[in-house]
Amino acid sequence: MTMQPPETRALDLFGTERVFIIGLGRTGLATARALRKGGAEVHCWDDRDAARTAAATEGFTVTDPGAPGAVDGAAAMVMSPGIPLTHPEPHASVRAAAAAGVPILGDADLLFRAEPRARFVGITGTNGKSTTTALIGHILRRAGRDAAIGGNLGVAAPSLPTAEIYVLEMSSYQLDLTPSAMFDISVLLNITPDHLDRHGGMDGYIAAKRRILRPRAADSLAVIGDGTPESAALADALIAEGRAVLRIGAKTEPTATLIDAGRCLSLMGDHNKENAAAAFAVCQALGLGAAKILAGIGSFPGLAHRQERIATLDGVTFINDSKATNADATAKALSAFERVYWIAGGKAKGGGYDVLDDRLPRVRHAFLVGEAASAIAEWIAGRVPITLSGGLSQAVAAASEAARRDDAPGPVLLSPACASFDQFPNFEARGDAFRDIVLALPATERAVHSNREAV
Ligand code: UMA
Repeated sequence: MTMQPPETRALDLFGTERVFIIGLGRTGLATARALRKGGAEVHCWDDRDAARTAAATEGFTVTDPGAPGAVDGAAAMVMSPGIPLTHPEPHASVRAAAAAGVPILGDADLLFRAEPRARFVGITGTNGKSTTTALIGHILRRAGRDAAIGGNLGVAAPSLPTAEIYVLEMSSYQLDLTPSAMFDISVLLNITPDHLDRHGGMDGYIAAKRRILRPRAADSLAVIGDGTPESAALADALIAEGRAVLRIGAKTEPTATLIDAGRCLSLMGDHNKENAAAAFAVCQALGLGAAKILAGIGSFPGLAHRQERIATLDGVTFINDSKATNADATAKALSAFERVYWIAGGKAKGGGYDVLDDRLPRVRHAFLVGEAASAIAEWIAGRVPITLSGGLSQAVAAASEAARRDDAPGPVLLSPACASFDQFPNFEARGDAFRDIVLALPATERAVHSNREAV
């Protein structure tokens, strides 16, 4: 996935007043640059020395918000999503802002204020939100609509250009930082436990997710997935309030039938049908006809590292699902195939693998890598043939050979069910390594699937 932020826009929202930016990663830097260009007096802070030094080198004033009186009278404090707001405990800057009565905002809020005439689509959910966001963006752009796509999937809101429609993936962190209602169309795909430390438990997590459903206007539409009890309950509650709600699910008619018609290799598995159903509903609400939407679904190239089809070599397809860093995500990937040569392992996350039990009959052979290899081997011993491969290169080579010997080969699937940190800096590097190894394999017949959606 290539993510080239366009040249910084100017955000003129605070005149020449003082604004604090906390956290100087992707969000903080984009915000600081845009607000400075808009005329504000920008003060930056990050707990890392290196980040503060880099900001100072760019000419920003670095000010510790915890210093006595530092934030008094500031117009706003823009918080990066990763800064703890309430749990495990509020960041020092949060306490300082609260004590001085300075409003805390997120970067998406700034975009919303800067673009009052644009239409905003917000997508959240524990799983599937990046794919759904990218899919909506793809359908809209393919149909000639002026849509910008960003948010949690990698492009901070202030880095987005002016557009008719903003499609934003919103994490629970970002929703916590969004005090006002933003979305003309909001999508809540599902809710299962995640990020509980940050939200102080499941209730806090649901409350954050729920924020996406606040209507921007009387006719704002909520698209809600029926697949998890927590999201279904929120749909019931909104319907009881008289809100415009569209419930979606992998089996919801008539959408499911239509989605089948727009079948796409990058959207395999029931969970992706639900994502496609959500995208369908959103695009229809934005005025697109069914034919255009289905053409968009059918041509969606998929996102890198999420069931990404890399290549088919001598009849064997290689799939990169490096983003599957937990067993739940791998269960979804395994469900998408009848028989599969499975590469798994890495740094265990501690949640166990029992959720994969039902999927094991689909696995022809497991090739295990990294720190967790022996624990996974112990768990599947006697149920699936195992090779302890050590590293990714050995695993890909062995899986490729085994699959080619099969009369009806299933794909070779990297879906680790583990984090990457034992052998790689992050899941992206692991997926890129897989891709490089696959593309270097010898083959008589090869089809390389160009399959990366740019956002
Ligand atoms: N920092 C501090 N003190 C802290 C915590 C962080 O100073 O207590 C500083 C760090 O030193 C660092 C900066 O804050 O310099 C990082 O800020 P950040 O963690 O908010 O990260 P960004 O680079 O701004 O990226 C954020 C999202 N990151 C998180 O929510 C953790 C990115 O989502 C998102 O793509 C980006 O904004 C653009 O919108 C990533 C993510 O992991 C992919 N999201 C989580 C997820 O999907 O599960 C929610």
